[in-house]
Amino acid sequence: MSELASGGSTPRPRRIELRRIRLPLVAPFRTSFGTQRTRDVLLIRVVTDAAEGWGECVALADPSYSSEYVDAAADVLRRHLVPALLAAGPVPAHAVAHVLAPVKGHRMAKAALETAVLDAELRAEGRSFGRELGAVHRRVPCGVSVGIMDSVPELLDAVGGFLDEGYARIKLKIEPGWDVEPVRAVRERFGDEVLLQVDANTAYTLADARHLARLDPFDLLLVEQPLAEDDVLGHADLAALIRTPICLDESIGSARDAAAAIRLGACRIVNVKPGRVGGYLEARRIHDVCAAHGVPVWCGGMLETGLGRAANVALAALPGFTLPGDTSASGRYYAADITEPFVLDDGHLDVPTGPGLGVAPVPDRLAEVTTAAEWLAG
Ligand code: OSB
Ligand code: MG
Repeated sequence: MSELASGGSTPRPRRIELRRIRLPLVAPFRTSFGTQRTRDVLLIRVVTDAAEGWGECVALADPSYSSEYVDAAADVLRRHLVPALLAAGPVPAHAVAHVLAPVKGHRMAKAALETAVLDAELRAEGRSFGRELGAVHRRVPCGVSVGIMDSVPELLDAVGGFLDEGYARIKLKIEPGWDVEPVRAVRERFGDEVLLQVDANTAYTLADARHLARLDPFDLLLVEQPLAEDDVLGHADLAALIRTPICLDESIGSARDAAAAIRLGACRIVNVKPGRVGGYLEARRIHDVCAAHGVPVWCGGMLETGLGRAANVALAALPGFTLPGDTSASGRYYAADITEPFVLDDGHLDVPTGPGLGVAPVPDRLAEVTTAAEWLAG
C-alpha cells in the first residue's frame, strides 16, 4: 500500500454488505433493448468505525443495455472487488479505483463500491456529495425519459402528463419503426418550444443515416447513441450525414473515451452516467474534459432509487451540466422509494445538502423490499 492510498486518518472498512432489493416500476419502461417492469437492485453498505456509506449498483437484471448485469456485479464484488478493498486497509475514496484497477471492466460494480466508500468518508467528515464534487447550483432542472409505447395516442398522453408535472425536457426512446412519427406527433401536439431529444440505445447502423436525417427538421437537442457501443468511428461518420447533434451514452466508459470521441468528432454532447464510467470521481473527470472542449454534458439515469438519485442530482449541479438530466422524481419510477422521495418542484429537484449522499434508506422500507443480504468482512 502506497503512502497516498494509506491516507493518515482514513477509517478502514470493517465490513461490507451486499443487499438485493426488488421494486416494481410504476409503469413498464420499454426501450430498443427490452422492457423493464421491476428493478432488481444491488446495494452496497460499507461500515467503518466512523460511519456507514451506501452505494447503488446501476447494472440491470440482464446484459441488454451493457455487458454488465446485476448477478455478475454481485459475483465480482463478492469474489474480487470487496476482498481487494478489505485487504488494502484504510483506503480513501479517491484511491479506491486504483485498488480495484487489477480487476478488468465491471465499472458499474466498481462505481457502487467507490460510492459507498465515498459516502462513508463524507458522512464522517460532515461534507456533502455536492460540495465534494463541485456543485454550483442549489437545485437542478429535470428531464424525463419516455419509453416506447404501443401507440402514438398513448405516447402523447404520457408526454402531456410529464409536461403537466413540470418536466423541463422530454426524451423519447426510439427504435426502427418508432422514430420519425412519434417525434412529429409530439412536436405537432406540444409545439417547438418543448426541449425534446431521442435515445436509440444502439438500435441503428450507419446504413440508416438517411432515415435518421429525417429527424433533422424537428430541432431535437440531440440523438443519443444511435449506433453500436463500439462504433465510435461510425458516429463520427454519421455526424457528417445528419444535422441533429449526436450524444454518446453507451460508448463512453471513461474520461479517455470522452476525449477520444470528441477528438474524432463522434459526439457534440455527452451523457454522463456515473455507474457506466466507474464512479462519481471519473464522472467528474468526464465533466472536466468535456468542459475544456466546450462540450455540454448532462446526467443520465438508470432508474435509480433515491440513493443513486441523490448522488446524480449532486453531480448534475456541476457547472458543465448545462442540459437537463434524466434525474426525474422518485414518483416517475416507484410508488414508494427506499429513501424519502425526491419530489419535483417547478421542474427541479433540490441538491441534497446533508453529509454524504444526504439521504439514507428508510429502515422499514428497506426491509420490505429486501430479497437477500450478506455481510463480507476482512
Ligand atoms: O439509455 O439512458 C438510457 C434507463 C435504463 C438504461 C438505459 C437508459 C435508461 C433511461 C432512463 O433512459 C433514465 C432514467 O430516467 O433513469
Ligand atoms: Mg441512453
